[in-house]
Amino acid sequence: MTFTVIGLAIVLSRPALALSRRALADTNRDRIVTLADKKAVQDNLGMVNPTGVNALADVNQDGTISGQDLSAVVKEMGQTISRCEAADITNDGVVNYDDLNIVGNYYFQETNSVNMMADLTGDGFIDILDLAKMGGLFGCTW
Ligand SMILES: [Ca+2]
Ligand SMILES: [Ca+2]
Ligand SMILES: [Ca+2]
Repeated sequence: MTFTVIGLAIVLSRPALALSRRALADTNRDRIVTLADKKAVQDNLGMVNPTGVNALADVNQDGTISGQDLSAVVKEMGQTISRCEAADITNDGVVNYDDLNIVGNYYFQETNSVNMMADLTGDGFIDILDLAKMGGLFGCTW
C-alpha cells in the first residue's frame, strides 16, 4: 500500500514535460541549432526570470540563463529538428491533444522560463501563431 501511494506521488510530481533537448536548444525555433542559438544564450548570460524572446535562451528552464544553457546548446550544435518534433511539446513522439492542451494552458501569455516550450514560433509570446504551427501536424510521429 505504501509503495502504491509513493508511486502515485512520483507520477503526480513529475516535472512539466517539454520539447526534446534538441528542440529546446533551438532557441530561435528555426529547426536547426546554430551559432545564432549560442549567441542568444551568450547575450543573456546571468539573466534571471527572463521573459519574451529572452526566455527561449533558458534552455533548461531553471529560471536563469547560465553556462548550463550554453553547454546545452553547444552539445546540440548542428542538429536539425523535424517539423513534427518541433511541435511535439510533450516530447512523447507524437503530436496530439496533449500538446495542444499545453499551448492552451499558456495561451496569450508572454513567454517565460516555465511556458517557453509552448512558444513554438519563438517570438516571445504564446498565441494563435503557435497553434497554427501545430496545424497540419496532428497525429504525426517522429
Ligand atoms: Ca537555465
Ligand atoms: Ca506530444
Ligand atoms: Ca509564439
